[in-house]
Amino acid sequence: MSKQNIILAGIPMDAGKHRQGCRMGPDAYRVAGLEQALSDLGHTVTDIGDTHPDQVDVPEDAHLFSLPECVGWTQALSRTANEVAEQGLPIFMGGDHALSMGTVTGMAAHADEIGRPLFVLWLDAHSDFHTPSSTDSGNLHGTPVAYFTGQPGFEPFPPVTTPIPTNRVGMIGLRSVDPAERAALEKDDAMLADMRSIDEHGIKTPLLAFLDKVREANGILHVSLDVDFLDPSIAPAVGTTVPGGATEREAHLVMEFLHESGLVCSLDLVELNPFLDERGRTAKLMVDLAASLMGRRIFDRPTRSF
Ligand code: EXY
Ligand code: MN
Ligand code: MN
Ligand code: MN
Repeated sequence: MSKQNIILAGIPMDAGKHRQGCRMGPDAYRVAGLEQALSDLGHTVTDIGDTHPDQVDVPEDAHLFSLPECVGWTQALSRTANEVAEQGLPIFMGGDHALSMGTVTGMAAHADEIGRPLFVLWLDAHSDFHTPSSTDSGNLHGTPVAYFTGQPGFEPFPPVTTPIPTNRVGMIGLRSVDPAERAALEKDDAMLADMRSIDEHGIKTPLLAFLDKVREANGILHVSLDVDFLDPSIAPAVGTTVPGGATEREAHLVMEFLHESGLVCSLDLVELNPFLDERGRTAKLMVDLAASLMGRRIFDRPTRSF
């Protein structure tokens, strides 16, 4: 990946679940030095500030947690993502994972305009494949994949004009999937790499297989990195921790392979809750992972083989 024009967009979305705090995420990335870390790599970096939801009216009896705000965000974000994608490589600084309802649909519209299929790599402990009728928690941050793949039942959200076929979705890091999600996923053809398969085959195997699919389709790749993909011992600042997550080196290896693929068009950094952090260590790790994605290395090429 050559030097990029990187657009940082703050999305202080906190409405995708009950526990609050993700609204502080964009500023935590700023304080943790995301812009400097990327410009140190030679990229041109522009922080366009924070986006805000459109005003929308939804039925009074909407049972999902703070639905009006999420609908407003999705409308605004889909437009913003499509616009900034024309200027360079967007990094969406969340905010909770419901923001991907807007970022992925906006990137899909952009990919459609340039005539290339969009693929999505979901780095997460969760599959986020609930619909409003299947969710138990009512938290929309558990639904974005179902939304942008065009599953039914998301009114009054905007209709998804370019749904992502599930065979263009790859999930790595899974270790908390609800029965309704599992039943739906087993009927579909997304690439699913749970932590057991990673223990057996390594994180490289499913990742490189997925990247081959993207390359063969002349596709572009949106990466959605949820803090809870990482093991809570190294990334405690998230409300939905699940033990047994990716190690720091596994996460960096994923980012380094993604960089070398040259296929990445956009990135979500989601679910950071600075209220739960320990002196910014999780925010700093996410910044380091973004820097690895954008080309930070010890040596320009792998060191001489031993
Ligand atoms: N599956 C559970 C739910 O739907 O509430 C947990 C979802 C966690 C979602 C976080 C963003 O990854
Ligand atoms: Mn998630
Ligand atoms: Mn466009
Ligand atoms: Mn998650």
